[in-house]
Amino acid sequence: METPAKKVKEVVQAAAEKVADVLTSEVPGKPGSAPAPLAEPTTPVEPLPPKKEQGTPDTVTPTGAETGVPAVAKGQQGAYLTTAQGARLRDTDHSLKAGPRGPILLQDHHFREKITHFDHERIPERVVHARGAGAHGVFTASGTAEAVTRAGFLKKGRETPVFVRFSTVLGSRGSADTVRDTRGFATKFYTDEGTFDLVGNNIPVFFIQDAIKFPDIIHAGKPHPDREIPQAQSAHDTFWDFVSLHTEAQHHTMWNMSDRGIPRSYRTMEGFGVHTFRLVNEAGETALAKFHWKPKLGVHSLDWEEAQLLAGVDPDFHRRDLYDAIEAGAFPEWELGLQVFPDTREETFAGIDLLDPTKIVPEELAPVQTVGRLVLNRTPTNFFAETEQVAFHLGHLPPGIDVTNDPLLQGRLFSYVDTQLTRLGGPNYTQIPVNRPHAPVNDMLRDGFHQHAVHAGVAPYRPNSLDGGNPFTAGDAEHAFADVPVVVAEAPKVRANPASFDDHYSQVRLFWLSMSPVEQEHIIRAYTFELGKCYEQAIKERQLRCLANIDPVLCAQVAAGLGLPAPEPTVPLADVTPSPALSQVGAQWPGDGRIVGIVVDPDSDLDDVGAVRRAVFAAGMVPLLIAPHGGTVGGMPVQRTFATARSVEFDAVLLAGTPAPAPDALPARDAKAGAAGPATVDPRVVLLVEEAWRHAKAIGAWGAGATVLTLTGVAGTPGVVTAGSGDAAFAEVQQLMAAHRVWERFPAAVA
Ligand code: HDE
Repeated sequence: METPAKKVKEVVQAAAEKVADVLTSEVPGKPGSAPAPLAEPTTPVEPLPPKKEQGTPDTVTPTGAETGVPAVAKGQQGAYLTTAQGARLRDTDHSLKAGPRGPILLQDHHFREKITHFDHERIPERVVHARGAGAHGVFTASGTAEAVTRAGFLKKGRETPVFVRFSTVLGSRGSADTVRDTRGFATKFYTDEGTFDLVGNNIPVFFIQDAIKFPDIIHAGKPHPDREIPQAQSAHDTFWDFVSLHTEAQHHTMWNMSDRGIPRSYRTMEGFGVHTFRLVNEAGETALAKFHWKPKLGVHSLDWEEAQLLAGVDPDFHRRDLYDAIEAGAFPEWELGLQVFPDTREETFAGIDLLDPTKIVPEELAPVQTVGRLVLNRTPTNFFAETEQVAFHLGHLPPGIDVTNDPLLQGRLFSYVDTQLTRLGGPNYTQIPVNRPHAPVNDMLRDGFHQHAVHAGVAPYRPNSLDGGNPFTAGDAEHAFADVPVVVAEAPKVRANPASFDDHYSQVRLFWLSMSPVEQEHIIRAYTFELGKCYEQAIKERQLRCLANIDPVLCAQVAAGLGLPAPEPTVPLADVTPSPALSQVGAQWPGDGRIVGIVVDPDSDLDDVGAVRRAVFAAGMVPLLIAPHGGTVGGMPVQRTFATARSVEFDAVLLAGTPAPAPDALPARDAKAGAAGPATVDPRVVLLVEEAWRHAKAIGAWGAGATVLTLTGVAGTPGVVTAGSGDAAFAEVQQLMAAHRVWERFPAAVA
């Protein structure tokens, strides 16, 4: 029998074979699976297949049995439009009226079906993490976790299908991707011992230590309830009011103010399970552990100005990046890692309370050990069916992984099922295709709204004799889930935290001191910006008091920006050892799926441009040609014109010419054409180069392109190269891109 994992493997192999093809020929982003003809098609055809990079949830029944139906979307069948009941229709453009000018007749069942369904197309968005993007993939275990957990999907070589949903936290479904915020990183492993959901974030700590505070932090971060502004951001009074009073939030807040708050891509984010989990191995021995996702491409962020521009130029930047990368064959990849700690009665490690979700364990103290690899290789076929309806829950645990008493985790165990009842309209959301387990399901849950399973038998209760006693409970031999019989200390029933939860500053200082000078500059800039957007001076002053307890330099710099005095610390500054693993700067990474803009003009050597384009594809990146007008140049498609291009879409810019102002270089036609610069160069190209330079991106030129560099004054500065040919220029630029940005361009005042 073909197992789901085998199917996934086949998809991966087939996709891998196509990669070479795709990379040399196509720029990702085409909307349909076939090109659109100019004339409206009139010959009936069957529904077109999904695009080649698209996948669907595996075709299993509501109880997890394989159906054998091909894994392509079968949402529609046949060439003809039908009602929801399958009756073919003659007309869907006119309602049934009493004469051409008459009122609509109540008997128009097609009109009513169409409009009624439309009226109910929306479901409530998630109260948090409303905006997200998902992808299918496969997880392959390396076997290194076998010593600590008996979870079958972590056994050597085991392949498990997964669905991952990335998200922002604060914004509504239609908000911009690039806002400063925490990102969700939720993974559904369809294991054959039951589904495992690892519902994590890209930040390893959380704002609060107890789940009962979740409504408070979210109400504070969401738009103000009276005016419903600002959307999807923390730069406002209610957020800073709360975090400056509720100081356990300071650690998470610092991460948000760092570059981690504005990721370059979902593909360049780390992921963290945040809480400590309890693992159980075959021998019944337990260990405590934290989950980490490590991206193959490294951890990279946007520049703040870039993030802001992108929110307008391409609010879908992160989702587009995810889908385009998969379409181009640059499959996003992460290693799953574990930090493992002895399961002691104190539940601490190196003096750090493992139940406190505002604390990390630095990797230098407990290395992250790789236990498997995640590859995302298929985009969803339908956003609503898959990404919107996917329902994660921390209680979806396979045998071998159990929870701890982290009070945040405990509260989440309640919340995730509860929230789906409203969002997905009832208790049977686990039967929606993307939520269906791949393990056989034999529960005694029955009936309810949207029941898709046709349960047989008469005895959904235990014990029974009428259904032969089925279902039976399982033991160790049958790999039953076992709750670890942890001893609960004898203690009074209280609403209180352990005293170890009271340290709110030492790890914030540790994070700050672990940053490189350029990263510290960004943090200062972020705090200054966010507090600068607050209205109330008292809130700014109160947050400055918190910063004083973290670091005097940070506090003084932000205070100066706000025009306020820097207060003295109220607690002794912690003596901490920095953790270099927290910094994002200083290594070299692969450039899969990154975007290279190539500026051409009518005089460019198009053979050379063609060669560069091929070299960019061959490097696993995506070349976009930027020309004075749309259409083609030298037979190559133009993806951006000077009017539609903006620097923030590109990771690097190559110049194959010095274009004179195009006919539409008029501020009245294109606001960007108002950019100041030499009169001989199209002002949009000047702006492109200036912005790319300001955002520390590599810039390369050859031939006449070098003139732009001189005229814009960037020639000879770090990360700006000129070469004799396009290939040579790209080779240098590619090397620069490996460091992510040309960091030397950012002057660091606090160094
Ligand atoms: Fe969530 N969280 N959360 N959260 N969370 C939800 O569940 C909640 C927390 C996270 O892509 C909701 O299905 C409480 C930490 C992600 O569908 C809701 C608390 C972490 C996602 C909920 C937390 C997360 C959610 C909203 C405090 C990182 C998106 C919709 C104890 C480890 C999942 C839903 C997706 C979503 C509750 C804190 C991650 C309301 C009560 C800590 C990635 O149930």
